[in-house]
Amino acid sequence: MLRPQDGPTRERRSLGGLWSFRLDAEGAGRAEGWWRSQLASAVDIPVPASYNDIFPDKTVRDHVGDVWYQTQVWVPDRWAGERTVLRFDAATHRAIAWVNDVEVARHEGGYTPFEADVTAHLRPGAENRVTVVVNNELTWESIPPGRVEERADGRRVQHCFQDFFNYAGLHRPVWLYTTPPVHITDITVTTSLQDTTGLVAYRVDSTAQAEEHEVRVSLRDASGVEVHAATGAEGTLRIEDVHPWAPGDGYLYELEARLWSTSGDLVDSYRQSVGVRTVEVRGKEFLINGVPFYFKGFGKHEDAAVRGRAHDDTLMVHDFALLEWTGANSFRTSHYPYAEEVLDYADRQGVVVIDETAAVGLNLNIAGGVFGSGRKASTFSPDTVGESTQRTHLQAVRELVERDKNHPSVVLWSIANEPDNVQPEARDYFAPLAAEARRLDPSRPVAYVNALMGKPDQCVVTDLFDVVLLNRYYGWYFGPDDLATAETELEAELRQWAAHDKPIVITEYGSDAYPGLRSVVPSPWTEEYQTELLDVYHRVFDRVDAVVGEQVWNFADFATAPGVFRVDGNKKGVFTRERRPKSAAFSLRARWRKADVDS
Ligand code: BDP
Repeated sequence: MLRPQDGPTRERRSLGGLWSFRLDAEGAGRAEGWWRSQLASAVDIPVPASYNDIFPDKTVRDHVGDVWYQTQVWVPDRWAGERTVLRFDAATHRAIAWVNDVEVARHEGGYTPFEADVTAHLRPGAENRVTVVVNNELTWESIPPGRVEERADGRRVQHCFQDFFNYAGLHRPVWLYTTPPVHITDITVTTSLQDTTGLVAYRVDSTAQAEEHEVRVSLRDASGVEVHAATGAEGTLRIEDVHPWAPGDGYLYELEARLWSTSGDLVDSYRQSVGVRTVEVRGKEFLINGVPFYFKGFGKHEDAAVRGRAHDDTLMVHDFALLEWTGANSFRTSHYPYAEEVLDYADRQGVVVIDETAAVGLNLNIAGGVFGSGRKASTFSPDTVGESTQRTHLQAVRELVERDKNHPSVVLWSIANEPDNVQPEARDYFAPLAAEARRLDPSRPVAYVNALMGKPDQCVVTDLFDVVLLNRYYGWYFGPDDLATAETELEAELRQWAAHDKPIVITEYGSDAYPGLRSVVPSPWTEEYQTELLDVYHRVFDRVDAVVGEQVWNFADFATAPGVFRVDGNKKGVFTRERRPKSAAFSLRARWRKADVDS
């Protein structure tokens, strides 16, 4: 699905701003048809934003069920005759949209876009009503899964198996945009390198009839000079003396695809940026452009005070500046696909991304993503994670790959975070998911993120994946306050994993640190303990050559469900939620920037 774009044949309009908003815990709106008229008893809400923290009201924060959004949009007369599309960059976790009285779109999954051709339902030269019902319930059929409890007093309470707040709403931009009736529907590029020549294989999909239209493509370098042009919906473009995309060097070409009618009229045009690079897993190495790559960085969250999970350019640019300041070269989109603006920016900044689906919490033996529940629960069963979860998960994998396939920054698909990988059924659950990711994109490796519960000899899915991604909490959840044991146990375990002859990236390690809590004798929750724990892990990583990356958990403190194990959220950030550095930020900077000097 191509993103909305302004150009010679297309125009877009953001529907951002204040919308009317109303909670609907009883689900009355669907029965009463609230989309048919102006939303009654509504308040103003900003879009994009999570709705949870906007009002000082626990009912809004902890709401479970439907919420309604509505806005009016003037459609210009000049749009008559164009194809008009309504697009949501995300609605968390599912939505139905209406234009005036007509349902136009339904979508499951909170972090990928959906759209509908609304040409037939819009009145050009008039105001049009756009209404959306967004539902935030997590169940065994959703990704991520969850469970809604009906309390005796009639309240419905959401239980999540994830360690981050269940923010919901219209988190990302909403667009109305036009395309010509005959138009380009998709572009796919894959790149390779032969010495100093870059090869860009492209495919342009469109609704055009081959006899009546012709596709022409032009590839330009960053200064706008054309380096190759071709005719045809598919082909390979050559770039002599290519400037590859590389970590730290986000060099981008631009591919313009044009659709011409046989009578010589420009029908449609779309511009796609292209970074020429290769990704390969060879033995225990992870290679970008044939060169061994070492991941330095963080697991992140889309999380901020007040606006919750909403995309925000200001915070994004600041976060990338802090990544550079620490010497990080990569991050993981834990635990869901991030806004496309973030991936565009990673492309341009040369920052490497591990791109993750929203499949977090598929493990009944980790309660809330944090502690072992003590019982041996069956994660995979007809009543828990079963066929319908897998169907939704498969769709989540497809939508992620289809959305992000052209980003050079994305080098690895992570199809789940910390699932149960020990129960024998895990194999049947994950094999089709890994296969689908590979079928859709043979050019990138596929992985899942392993939790400490599944040690090397117990894991039943390792061979389905290309890279071993490990989240480890020795010295924190396991053996807190004993970093000597942490060092020994971590090393012993990593050596076992190394025997699989696959590269290992540590995608989570760290400890909570309450900012400002200091001690000359480091103990859990102090900034010194966080720093010391990271140092211990780094010593081990440096001794095990299969380790090709370290991503600290987390870049910044973030909101979680309130509870006694979390002090105003998860405090494993190296930066606070306001992006102030803790002591560990300086020691990471020393390590990661020194590595730049040495290499
Ligand atoms: C891991 C989860 C992550 C949590 C982290 C923690 O992947 O989402 O936030 O633990 O407990 O299990 O801090």
